[in-house]
Amino acid sequence: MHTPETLRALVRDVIERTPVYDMHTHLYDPAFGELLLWGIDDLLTYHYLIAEGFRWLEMPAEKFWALPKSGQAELIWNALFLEHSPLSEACRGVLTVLHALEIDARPRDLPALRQHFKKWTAAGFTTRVMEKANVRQVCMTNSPFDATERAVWDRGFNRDPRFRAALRIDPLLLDWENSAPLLRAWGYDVSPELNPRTFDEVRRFLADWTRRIDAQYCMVSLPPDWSFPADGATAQLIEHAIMPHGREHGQAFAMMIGVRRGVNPQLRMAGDSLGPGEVESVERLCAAFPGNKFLCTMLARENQHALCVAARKFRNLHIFGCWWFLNTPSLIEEITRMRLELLGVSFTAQHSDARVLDQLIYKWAHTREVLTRVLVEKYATLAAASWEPGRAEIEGDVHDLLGGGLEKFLTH
Ligand code: FIX
Ligand code: ZN
Repeated sequence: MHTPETLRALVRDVIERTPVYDMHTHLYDPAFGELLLWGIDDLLTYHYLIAEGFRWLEMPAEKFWALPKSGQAELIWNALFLEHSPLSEACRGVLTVLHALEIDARPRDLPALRQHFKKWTAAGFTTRVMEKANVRQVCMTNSPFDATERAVWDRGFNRDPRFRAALRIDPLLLDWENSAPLLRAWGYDVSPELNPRTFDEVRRFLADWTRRIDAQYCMVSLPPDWSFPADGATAQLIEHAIMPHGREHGQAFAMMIGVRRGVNPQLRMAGDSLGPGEVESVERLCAAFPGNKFLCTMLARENQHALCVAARKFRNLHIFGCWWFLNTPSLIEEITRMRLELLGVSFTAQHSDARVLDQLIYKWAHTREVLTRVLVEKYATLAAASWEPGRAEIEGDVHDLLGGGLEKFLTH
């Protein structure tokens, strides 16, 4: 029989020891060189912190952007760590990282922090961070439309098996007008008007990149007003290219819905916002294409309940993560509790969305803390009804919640 203390200790231990498959990040295989961000200056210039820094900075945005990365980092450090307490989730994250790496931040000395990172190489640091974070694999975000990244694929390199790939296609689906000429330049016989020949050639493009990068899924981020079915190019391309491609290659289509890009363009990447999306469109897609698999996360808190209900209705839908503005302890707790109550463990509790390697440490440490709280509470309710969870059962559940369930969903 568990006491509340033994149950808590058991669940915490299992959650800490279970390695994660992080299904969505913006990290890169170290072979991508400069594209893989790490270290204190990259941590401080994370766009979450830039947005928070601008709450205090008085300088014009262009002046900030004209500074070198180290100058930007210093302004953020001063505004968010020295002049005020670093209480926000993104600020706290930097401190969790430093603490886990045994770097003493107490002297509040940025140049000294920089010195600490000098001892690592990208390859050595990757291993150290992944071990500390207990992450077994991460999925990158790989865009054929990104010239720098494309050049690396063109050159070829030895893949690090810890870094999986996802084929990211936002420009294809959201900006057909400008993507069609690019596809033509790359040798695909597409025309601006969407017709059967063009759909076939888009499928050939998707198939080529799927094979080339060994894509786990095809991904897109969508605005709140995305609708399906619809007349525009986005819905047409989904129906006539993405869906048949997904069936042919057994590849899931991952939708991240609810982002409003460039609400404040002066902030560049930090200037995106959110809005509630249409869960009904996700349901219609799942119903119209039962032979396809869908992954979905939504950015607005208001969508979370309906999205859980959608997943109850469609077994070809797997929901994942507490995305971006939802990745805070209080919202992860609310969303994870709701998902467990409606879906059991048939969802993926979190993805890190890390852009800086070091962030794997804090994003997963903070999520593990919340997941422990919620699962202890839930297993205690079972124990109260004389259903005592054993270690192996808890291990199976946590494995599923931390990426293992997604892997089964993708392969079955
Ligand atoms: O579209 C996405 O994949 C988003 O996650 C990013 O664009 C966003 O900037 C981000 O980093 C959120 O965490
Ligand atoms: Zn992302």
